[in-house]
Amino acid sequence: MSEALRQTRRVLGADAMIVSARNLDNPAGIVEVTAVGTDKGGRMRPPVSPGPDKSSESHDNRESLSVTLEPLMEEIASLRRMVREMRKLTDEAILPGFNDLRTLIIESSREQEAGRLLGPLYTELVDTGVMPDLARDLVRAVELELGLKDIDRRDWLSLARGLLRDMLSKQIKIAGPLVPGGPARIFSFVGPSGVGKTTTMAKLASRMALSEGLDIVIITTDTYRIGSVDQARRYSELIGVPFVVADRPETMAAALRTYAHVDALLIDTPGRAFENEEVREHLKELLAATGEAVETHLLTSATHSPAQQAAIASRFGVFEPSRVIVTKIDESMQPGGLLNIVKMTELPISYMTGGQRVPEDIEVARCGKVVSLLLGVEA
Ligand SMILES: Nc1nc2c(ncn2[C@@H]2O[C@H](COP(=O)(O)OP(=O)(O)OP(=O)(O)O)[C@@H](O)[C@H]2O)c(=O)[nH]1
Ligand SMILES: [Mg+2]
Repeated sequence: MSEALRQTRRVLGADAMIVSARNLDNPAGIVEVTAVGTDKGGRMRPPVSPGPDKSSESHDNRESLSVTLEPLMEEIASLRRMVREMRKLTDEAILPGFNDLRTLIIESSREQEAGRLLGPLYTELVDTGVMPDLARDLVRAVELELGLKDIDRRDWLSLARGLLRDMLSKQIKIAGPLVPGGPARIFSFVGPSGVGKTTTMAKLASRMALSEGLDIVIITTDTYRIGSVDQARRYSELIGVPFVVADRPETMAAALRTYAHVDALLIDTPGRAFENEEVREHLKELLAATGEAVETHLLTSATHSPAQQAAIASRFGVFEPSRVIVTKIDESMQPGGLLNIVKMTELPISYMTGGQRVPEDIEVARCGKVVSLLLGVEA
């Protein structure tokens, strides 16, 4: 048999297999084998008998084996077709989906990485008093601007800080100082109790009258809080300018007639207007009684929480303020909070106050100063 197998492989190749053998019962020990092999392309070759016997019996065997193998070969061919089709399906349908998923995973891990890198920036903003939502928006904007491609850069955080500084410098609007003789010569100061309306008005009145030599009048509409009228009167006496209490539309209109010639009229208002709608309505009537354009400055303290600032922006919206004055910068542990009111109202900042001294503790808002309060670096 080993000789038969050797001969078979010589004829049919190394892969040949003997599928049947018959002892021919002769003294020379010759056997008849039937074998299958593969051709060069790996296809099965029909079974052949390598031996010398070409009898009709062996021919019949070969024929019958060929008939037996035919379905098998067809099966193999159909399996091949199936594999080809499956591969096509994988290439056309599954692979693109898989690639999308892969991209998604890579992108989200990059975003997480970006979040990890920019986390300190977000924390810095929140620590300085910026509302979490606003801080998140700012950090996201920086992230977009930077582009995830730069994620590996070591100086990413300082790049991000620089970008944030630039972004804030563009976004924060600055109004500039009060300019009597501009579109308005009447300036009113509204805001909640104790925010610094009377003090800020006195600081400005003092600068206008004493430093700039302008002809001004102080008017108070706050007859609600005890001592309020006296406080405003005292300031006007110290500065040396006329003082009027206008608690009715008629007295306001009369004051305007009396002081028709002055450069500027500064109007103090009651803090009570924050919580009391009637007081707000009354104040509206008084301001309307001036018969002139009134430039209203909304005062908010840097010590106010975002929730307080939101309430202030909403309740004083009826006066249509066109400027924001941020007070008590000196007292605030979180001066970055001023960004909240600026964002909530979308109004430009006119002044910032940083102490109780009249008139020293006030300055015209500058973008660099505001940004430095937020980020701790002068822009
Ligand atoms: N630390 C600090 N204190 C300030 C500042 N501005 C005002 N104040 C003080 O805050 C207190 C209240 O100031 P007012 O000017 O009376 O506040 P107001 O808004 O007129 O208050 P009402 O009339 O009650 O509504 C006073 O003690 C002021 O000296 C500031 O920028 N920093
Ligand atoms: Mg006051």
